[in-house]
Amino acid sequence: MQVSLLLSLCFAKWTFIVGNPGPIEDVVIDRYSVPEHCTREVKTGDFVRYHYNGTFVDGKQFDSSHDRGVAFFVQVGRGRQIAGMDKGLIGMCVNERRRVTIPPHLAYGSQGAGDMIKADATLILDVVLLDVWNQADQTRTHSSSRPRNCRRSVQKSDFVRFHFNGTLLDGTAFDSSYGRHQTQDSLVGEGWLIAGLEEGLLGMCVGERRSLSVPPFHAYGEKGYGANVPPHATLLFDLVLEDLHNSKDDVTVETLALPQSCARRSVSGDYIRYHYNGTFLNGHAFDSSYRRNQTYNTYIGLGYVIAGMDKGLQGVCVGEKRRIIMPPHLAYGQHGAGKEIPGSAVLVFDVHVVDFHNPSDSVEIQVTHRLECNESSAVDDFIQYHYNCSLMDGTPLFSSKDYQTPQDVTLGADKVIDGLDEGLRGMCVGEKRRVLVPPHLGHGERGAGDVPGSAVLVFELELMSLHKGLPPGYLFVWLDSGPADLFKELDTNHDQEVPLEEFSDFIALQVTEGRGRLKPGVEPAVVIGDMFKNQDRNQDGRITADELKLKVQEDAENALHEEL
Ligand SMILES: *[C@@H]1O[C@H](CO)[C@@H](O)[C@H](O)[C@H]1NC(C)=O
Ligand SMILES: *[C@@H]1O[C@H](CO)[C@@H](O)[C@H](O)[C@H]1NC(C)=O
Ligand SMILES: *[C@@H]1O[C@H](CO)[C@@H](O)[C@H](O)[C@H]1NC(C)=O
Ligand SMILES: *[C@@H]1O[C@H](CO)[C@@H](O)[C@H](O)[C@H]1NC(C)=O
Ligand SMILES: *[C@@H]1O[C@H](CO)[C@@H](O)[C@H](O)[C@H]1NC(C)=O
Ligand SMILES: *[C@@H]1O[C@H](CO)[C@@H](O)[C@H](O)[C@H]1NC(C)=O
Ligand SMILES: [Ca+2]
Ligand SMILES: [Ca+2]
Repeated sequence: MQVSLLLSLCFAKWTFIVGNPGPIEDVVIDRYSVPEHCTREVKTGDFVRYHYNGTFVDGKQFDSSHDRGVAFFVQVGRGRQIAGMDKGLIGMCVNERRRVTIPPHLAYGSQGAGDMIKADATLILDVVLLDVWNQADQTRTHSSSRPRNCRRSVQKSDFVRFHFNGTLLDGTAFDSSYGRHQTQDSLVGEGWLIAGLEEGLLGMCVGERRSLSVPPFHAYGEKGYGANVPPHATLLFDLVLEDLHNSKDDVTVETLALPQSCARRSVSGDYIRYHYNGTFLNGHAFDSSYRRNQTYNTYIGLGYVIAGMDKGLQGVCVGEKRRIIMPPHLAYGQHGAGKEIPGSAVLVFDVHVVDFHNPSDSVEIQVTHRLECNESSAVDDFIQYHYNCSLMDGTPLFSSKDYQTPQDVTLGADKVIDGLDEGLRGMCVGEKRRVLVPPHLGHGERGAGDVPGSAVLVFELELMSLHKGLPPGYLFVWLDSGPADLFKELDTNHDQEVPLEEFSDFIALQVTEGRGRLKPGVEPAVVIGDMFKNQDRNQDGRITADELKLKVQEDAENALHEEL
């Protein structure tokens, strides 16, 4: 026992309360509390830390390590403490309590020590062992659970994020990452961590749990650390590795599912709509587009998204599922993002590509049932068609089967989305097509109803009937040159007036005899009625020779007026 320690307490006076039990030859050890598990017993040459209360046989205390607030640290068996303690500690376990009774010749003998310890005093030391280690110790590592699939393990210069619980050998907790609600983050092999941790982390997989025992010379040594790690303390760590990357890492792409056919792969400048599940390497989810019922939409290769995504979405097929793993320097960096993404986190995105297109895309037409015909659909034609409309992932949206009859439309009349109008042109009756319509020729960035914004639409089309149309503004055209004197032909009873009946009968006859054609898609009687009203300029129910004028003449006159 060091005299300096003994001197720290000063008793002015003390008296015997109990009689001396008589002289003893050797130390008497009472192991009054031995822990169930004792992994190691003190040997000569070991370093130990212990707390003690020193009393005389009469119960009077002469010293206590507690009063100084620090445990006593000493190497055992080297004469650095009273001989009785060098003997009395042998075979002791951490957390064991023993009472060591030391005869004077193994303590301070006939000389005593200072004022406090008289000559020939028998000392009783009540001891609890806190720590034991040896200079020959190594950092010891035990893996308690290692994931079956370990794609990669920690190497020098990797960056790790781990959780830990740190305790001293006697079980006192000195630190825990859990208390800070964030992982401990560090480079490995660059001296950022105590040597024991550097060593203990090497070879670890994400998800693996390890226990480390780190001797003080691989930890905080003789200085200790802060308020909780005393000098000369052995440290125990329970670790779990949460994340791992290297600053040299690039994006990793794994294909999870490829569609049977892939007509085209994405390139920079494409606009992609995709669903994703975002997780960390440890499997914890941080975000999912599914929760929002909405795809994530972005241009790729133009810097609109984090670099890892910009890269990872290159070369995808519509319908493909891929896993994109990106290191933090290609994701949210050292600072992370919001509450969800901690700094230096590796992100794993499982992505399902719903569709993509390029703003320069036009309508894509695949004829699925081809026919020969002399007359195919064109602008101004009135057509009837069946259709199914869906998204690229197969989600059905609309179908003409929902109605009793096929849909009809006059092509070029701006009645359907531009892409469909275009996709319906050049078709023979009976022909079937699959038509892809990019959003800029469909419902645009905003979508409409059940059509999501920026969605590519798939139409299955079948042309059911075709009525050749008239140019805009025309209600009737002659298929041949037409009569030289129209009024004379119209006025079948030669009374110089043409009422509606005369007019209707004449036009109907021209149509049935194939000399002229009415505007399709509207009841003929309605078209003829409109034609009659146009010609009966004074609205008296009769067309006169003066009133009758062909559209060509009218257009020519109007053009002349505008020129004047
Ligand atoms: C010494 O005394 C203190 C209280 O004074 C007590 O807490 C401690 O358990 C005693 N024994 C040892 C070995 O420290
Ligand atoms: C740390 O301690 C907490 C609480 O006892 C426990 O839930 C957690 O699993 C421990 N962590 C490790 C890495 O052992
Ligand atoms: C997503 O859609 C499901 C089913 O249509 C619905 O129950 C859920 O409330 C929707 N969630 C959001 C965030 O809109
Ligand atoms: C995302 O997770 C959901 C629910 O687990 C799953 O149904 C879906 O297939 C996952 N998506 C991808 C792209 O992996
Ligand atoms: C196209 O017209 C030609 C000549 O008028 C005719 O012989 C042929 O049968 C027509 N073809 C079809 C598919 O209607
Ligand atoms: C629309 O889908 C139905 C059911 O799958 C199918 O019978 C029909 O032929 C499709 N219509 C077109 C125009 O392809
Ligand atoms: Ca007449
Ligand atoms: Ca008239």
